[in-house]
Amino acid sequence: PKTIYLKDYRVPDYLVDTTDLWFELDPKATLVKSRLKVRRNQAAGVGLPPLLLDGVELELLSVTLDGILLSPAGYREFPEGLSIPVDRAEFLLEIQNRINPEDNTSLEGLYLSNGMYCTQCEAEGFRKITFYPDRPDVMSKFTTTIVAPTDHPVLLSNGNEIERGNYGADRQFVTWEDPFAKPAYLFALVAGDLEQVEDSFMTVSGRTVKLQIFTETKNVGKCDHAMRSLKSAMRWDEEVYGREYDLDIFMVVAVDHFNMGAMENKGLNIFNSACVLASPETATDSAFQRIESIVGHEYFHNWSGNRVTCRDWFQLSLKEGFTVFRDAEFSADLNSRAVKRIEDVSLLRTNQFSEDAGPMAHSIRPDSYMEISNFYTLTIYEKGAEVVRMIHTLLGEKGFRKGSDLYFKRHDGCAVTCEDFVKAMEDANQVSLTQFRRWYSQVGTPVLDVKDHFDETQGVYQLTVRQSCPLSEKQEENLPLHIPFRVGMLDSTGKEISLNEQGLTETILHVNGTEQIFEFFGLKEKPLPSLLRGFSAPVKVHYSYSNEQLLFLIRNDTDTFNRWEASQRLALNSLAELQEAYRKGEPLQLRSELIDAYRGVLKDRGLDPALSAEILQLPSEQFVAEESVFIDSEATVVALEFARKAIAEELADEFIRCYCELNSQKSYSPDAKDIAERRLKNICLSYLCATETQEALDMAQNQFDSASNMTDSAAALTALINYAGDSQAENSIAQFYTRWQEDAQVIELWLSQQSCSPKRGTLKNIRALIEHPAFEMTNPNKVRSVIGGFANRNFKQFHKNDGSGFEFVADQVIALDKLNPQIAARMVIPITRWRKYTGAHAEEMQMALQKVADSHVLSKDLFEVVSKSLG
Ligand code: HT7
Ligand code: ZN
Repeated sequence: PKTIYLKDYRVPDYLVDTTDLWFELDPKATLVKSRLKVRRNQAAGVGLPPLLLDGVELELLSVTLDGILLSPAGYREFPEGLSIPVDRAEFLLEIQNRINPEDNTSLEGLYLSNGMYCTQCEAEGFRKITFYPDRPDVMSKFTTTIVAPTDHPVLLSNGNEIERGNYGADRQFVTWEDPFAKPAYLFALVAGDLEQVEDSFMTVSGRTVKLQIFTETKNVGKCDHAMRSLKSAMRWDEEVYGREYDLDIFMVVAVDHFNMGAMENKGLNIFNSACVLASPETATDSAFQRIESIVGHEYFHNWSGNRVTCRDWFQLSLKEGFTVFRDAEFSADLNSRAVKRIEDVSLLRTNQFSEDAGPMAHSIRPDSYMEISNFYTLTIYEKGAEVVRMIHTLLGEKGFRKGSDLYFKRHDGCAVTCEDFVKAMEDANQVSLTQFRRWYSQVGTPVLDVKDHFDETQGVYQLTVRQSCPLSEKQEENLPLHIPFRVGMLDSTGKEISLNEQGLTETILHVNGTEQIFEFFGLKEKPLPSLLRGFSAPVKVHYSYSNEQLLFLIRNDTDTFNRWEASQRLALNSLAELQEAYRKGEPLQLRSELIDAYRGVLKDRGLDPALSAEILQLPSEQFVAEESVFIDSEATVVALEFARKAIAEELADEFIRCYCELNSQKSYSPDAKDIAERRLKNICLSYLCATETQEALDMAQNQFDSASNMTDSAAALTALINYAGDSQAENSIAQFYTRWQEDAQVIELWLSQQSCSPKRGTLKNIRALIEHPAFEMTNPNKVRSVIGGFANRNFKQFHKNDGSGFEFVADQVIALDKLNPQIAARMVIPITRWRKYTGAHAEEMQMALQKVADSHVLSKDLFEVVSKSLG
């Protein structure tokens, strides 16, 4: 496969003013007719080069230019497109082709999901529908007519419905017109036998927008939360960004087979069912929260992505980083801000940091790719959002809003670049972000080494900050970045120290050199620094806190994020000691500071339960691994299991008390307070079960038998699967399946609970799971539950020393690649990180990867990941 470079970007040779599409739907032979008004792009130069259209897996039927049917000699068809010589600067091009939705298991282009037709065109799926200049800087006004048999009564596309009627005896048609010019990746079509839930929203200027959520009849009762979330998002975007919705209708469709979470097609968002459907009985609190945030995310794309779109796919973070930042703020405003931040930072540090140090490392604006689908990554999304957040920090709330207003005004209706975004922020605030721009092009996670010194006689405290960034193979040099470093300080009584005459207790240090000294005057004693408050930049901070200092920060820091951060650091130190003792064959003993910290949290009734729950969670194996230079998987697992059990035994009384206090029978609500209480309660249950005492397992069994919501039911089941004896666990698994087998989302959860179990999730069980009738290799959610759950979240079983976990994943990836290359390329990632492991373990991972490489002619998606990881 060919590598595509940002430096090779050229404006399109031809533009398409209007696109009229006609679909006659048929599972095996859908007819697609397109009529394009094409015009030479003056900005591209003089002369009339051939018109190049993208097209993949299409059966071409005819090409007509200004009404003249072209003979096959009048154009050239090649494997990925069509080249048409032209002799005029404006013309009408009509193309007919056929496609086969039923055999399309890649879930790109037009495909069938449980008998329902749907599309996924981002990034390059439209070329699987018809021949077209499939690039985001070609924006066109679309009109779409769908003809379908009457057993598919709901026919949807972008924009407004303008006509409908019968088509012959047994078919009907609907025509849609989208008044906004858009790139092909935002095109959508849906056809099926669907039911709808309807509501409306009055915009700030008084327009009424019809809101519709379409789903299979059995799921209509699961749309309320998504509808509520949609209305909250619409209001929030008006209030916080001044953005009003622009069409008279906004539709959402739930689809079972989907490669990602959802898709922001203009006026017709398509959602993975798991990201839209929820009821208290069937969805966990995290599912409720995920739905709110994804509904918000897709809605916010209407401005950050659709009205202002990307010039090319190297600019993907322009829309994704900005929109993730917007959805994170939306969730923070609606729920607990501190918990949202902790969750996002955990994800970033566990998974994005390892991506940034792995074989697929790239900057948030990559400069090359083979397959763009591989670049829908945590770096583009989450690190991209952190970069936008830093701009927000540097400009402040009001300055950022001035910048976003200017960005939307200046570029409305255009396809633009990350540079345009930064420029709008600069121009609106008359500041320079010249050095800051390096965040867009540099790879890797910067490190801040912090040292301090206190001059008692002068009362001067110095912080020396050195920044560095490990070089990736691709990067020749890393220049210093502009890093907003938020800090505060505590005195020995735990009070915040004023950092200036105005009594400010927190400041942002502008770290922009390789080494800088920041001085603070008039201090009476050496302060304890609270560094990188709120995680003000996506960096690693090295400062040697003692365990006593960490305990002090957990108890006294006013920055909630840093209280949690101190607890994580304390736990990591304790785990490192356990690993060391294990390697040396010494007896294991857990640090008393960690137990003291947890005891303090459990006893502090005034503490927000949301924060207590976060602090009480030990770092995951994956995070411990990411923090190590080389990973010793066995020692990691042993240390965590030992620590969990030791904490559970030491604090059993406190956990029981806390559990009983929170185990109320009140009716379910997905509000922040109730979610926090359930989370804390279920963390207590999980610790208690780690002791494997009968009393604890009885508590889990009682909760499992009597739970009235899925959060409690699933938490109890997880505890039983992980800690109960075989027959009790197996009975619960079977009982749960019998009850929920008809509910796809619950079954996805059930599959992942088993594949993630360190105890029962042995390879044998997982092999049985993929033969289970509930599993479907063509359904990405099921694949993510079983194979993804095993490889990403079952550290113990996946990393078994005999290498069987790696080989199993390799075999599944080989099978998947023939069905769905995008998903295959994602599932292989856990075995690509072999360079971080040592000895035989690394060799086994590498061998599994080589097995994939040697198995068949890999798809472009999988080839890129595998070859970069082996190379
Ligand atoms: N913008 C959407 C991206 C997306 C996607 C990309 C590749 C393959 C399938 C996909 N489905 C959706 C989702 C989003 O970020 O909002
Ligand atoms: Zn997005």
